[in-house]
Amino acid sequence: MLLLHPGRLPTLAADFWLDSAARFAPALSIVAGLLAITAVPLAPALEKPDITYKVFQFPADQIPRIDGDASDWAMVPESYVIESDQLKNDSHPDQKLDPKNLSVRVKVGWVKGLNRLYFLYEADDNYWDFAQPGLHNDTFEIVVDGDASGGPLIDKGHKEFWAPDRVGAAAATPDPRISVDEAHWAIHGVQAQNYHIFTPHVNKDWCMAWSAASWIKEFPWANSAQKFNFKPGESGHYTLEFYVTAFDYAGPEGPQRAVESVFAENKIIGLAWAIIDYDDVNARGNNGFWNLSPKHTMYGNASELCAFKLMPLEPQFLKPIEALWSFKVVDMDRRLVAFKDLSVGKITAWKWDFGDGATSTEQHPIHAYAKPGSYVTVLDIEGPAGTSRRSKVWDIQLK
Ligand SMILES: [Ca+2]
Ligand SMILES: [Ca+2]
Ligand SMILES: [Ca+2]
Repeated sequence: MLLLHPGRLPTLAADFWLDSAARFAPALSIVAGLLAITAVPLAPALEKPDITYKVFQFPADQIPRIDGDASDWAMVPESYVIESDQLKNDSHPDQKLDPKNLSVRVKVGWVKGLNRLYFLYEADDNYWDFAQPGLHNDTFEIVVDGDASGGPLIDKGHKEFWAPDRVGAAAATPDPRISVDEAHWAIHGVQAQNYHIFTPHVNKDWCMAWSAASWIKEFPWANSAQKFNFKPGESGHYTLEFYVTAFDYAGPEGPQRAVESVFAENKIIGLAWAIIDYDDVNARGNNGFWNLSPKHTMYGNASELCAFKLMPLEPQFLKPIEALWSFKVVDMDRRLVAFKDLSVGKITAWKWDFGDGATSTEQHPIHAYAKPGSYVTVLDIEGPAGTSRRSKVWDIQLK
């Protein structure tokens, strides 16, 4: 996209943290100039339409332990690994990443039932820059949009995100009755979350949650552990293990009113990251902003993230045949219960024993119980791989 190609905004990337006031002036004038030539409507879609990155599903009994030891990630197949070749330098778009300067490998995982993203971040850098207490620190920046809703996650003080071509004319003018400070609490990081993770972090928190809701970086919503053996200014290998929770709403008041994103198999979420490589503690800016998204401004606009799919379990973690089921009381007055088969494997026959003397050979039966009570209900299945049974004791409770 010519209009807002990161290459048009080189000073924006380099100077952001150190001179935020100067940041927007050149960008706005460039954008305004291009707008005068061509007004291109931007589609609210994720970037890299031809690539869907994969999020590995850990079995519930093999959730990674957040201890900095990467061995519990060995089960993740290579097809899940996202390496340096997927990154582009926003500061110098034509530059190729020299592996002697920086090299990274990222694995992303999830666990069915938890609305968390687990990460293993492994990097080699020629100069680890982490002596300062502020933002001048080698950084792994991630942006998570757990429901892929897209849209700005940055407050209206960042006017480049609220330009008409980006969010529509109606949203372009912040309401003058609402202060920028007030809007910050309502917008920044609330519907998608940006974490600046300090790699490594020494004498500082593991990250800055760049959000009105800074509590999201605390346990149990997040957790991290790192392993390294180098001093500031040295080269070396770095390992970081962490998880974060995805939120559709994360407000400044704290977790009590927060709404987690709901993760499910095959769901697409929005996610991207950038490695901000500092290689000189005395330099004012960074010397590389290596971005997974082709759009520099993904840091504040969830519509510019990449698509990641929450994958099903890999076949080697599934039993060849296993009986599983759930139920719903459809109508308590009639004691009407709908049963849903969730079994794994190839199945040729189902037999349900509802616990009241009645049975069924349907896959997903509906049964009306005659009397109130608590029942032991059993599903038996069979297939080429054998048989399996699953009972539930007194889960079916009817009045
Ligand atoms: Ca571990
Ligand atoms: Ca470097
Ligand atoms: Ca560095």
